[in-house]
Amino acid sequence: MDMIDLRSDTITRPTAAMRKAMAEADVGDDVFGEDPTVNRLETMAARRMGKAAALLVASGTMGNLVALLAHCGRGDEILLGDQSHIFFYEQGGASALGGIHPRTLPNAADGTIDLEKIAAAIRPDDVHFPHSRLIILENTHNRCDGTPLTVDYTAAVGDLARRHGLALHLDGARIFNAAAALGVDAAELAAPADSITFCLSKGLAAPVGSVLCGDVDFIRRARRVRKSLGGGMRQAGIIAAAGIVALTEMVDRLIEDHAHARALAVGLAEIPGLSIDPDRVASSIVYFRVVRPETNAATLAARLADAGVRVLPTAADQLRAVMNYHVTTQDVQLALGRIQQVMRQDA
Ligand code: TLP
Repeated sequence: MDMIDLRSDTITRPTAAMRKAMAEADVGDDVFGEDPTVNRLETMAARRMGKAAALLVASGTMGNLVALLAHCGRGDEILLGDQSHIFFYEQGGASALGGIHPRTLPNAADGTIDLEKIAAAIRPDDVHFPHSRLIILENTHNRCDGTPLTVDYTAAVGDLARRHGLALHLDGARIFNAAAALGVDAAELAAPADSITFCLSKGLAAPVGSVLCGDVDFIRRARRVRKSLGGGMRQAGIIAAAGIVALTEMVDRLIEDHAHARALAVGLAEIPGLSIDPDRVASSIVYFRVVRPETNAATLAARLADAGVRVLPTAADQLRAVMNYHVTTQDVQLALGRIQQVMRQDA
């Protein structure tokens, strides 16, 4: 039986075109700025995001951390959603390594943060308070059903940030999913932000890498921070080559993942013992709940893995499935059949 792996889009393996590009990549020492393939990827990425400059980093976590360290000094405050990846899943790296003070604000179900709550949280200049330095948004919002944030909302937060002299960072790990879901250009979603991180190794299927984009001065500072974190990667053109294929060949197919996510959600809604509102599924991510008191998410995930479907337990009663390059339309139906069977056995 073939395992259908829906735990994340991070499990994607490089395509044949990526492996070929990696094998043939022209490389140099990127710490000296001499890797032509890295330079090409960074130029392409900056252009795609509508920014002046870009920096290849090892991961989304590193991109966010480098951005926060480049924006903020020790004791500065960041305003971010209480469900954000940076707050939830990045080990508090900004605090641990940068002395940056997080101020969490409630994420609404759609991943937004209320504008008035952001405005009210910005500190006045007072000797008692830290300096508010940076607002952070996440698009698509992973823990909020993979919901895309709109251009209008992002622009409103950007305006608010500028009015108060703060910067705006976008964790755009899945910004191309957001762009595909909304039918807009990724650069429109990035325009209100001073910096954006996006990932090559999620839906775009590259093996390694994320890119941080911003203006020239910001990226110069970010490059220094990356080096201090041990992220100067020398002949990184091997990695960048796959990233270039990811950007040129893998963006337009993301709508397939979104259609699969919808189909999975509609099917899951029909299965007794599970709960999901398929209308909340707008991109590649599908969260659903198990509503039987005697079954928890971890146990169910283990049972499903035995039946050939891997999903991720994300809370006591909640599981996550993420569509990706390796999941076909047929796999979705196969997965639904296997899930249905397990739920029937457990009833
Ligand atoms: N998310 C992973 C896990 O860490 C949960 C996943 O499987 O979804 N921002 C967002 C919005 C992310 O979802 C992730 C990864 C990151 C940043 C970090 O990227 P990496 O894993 O490359 O450090």
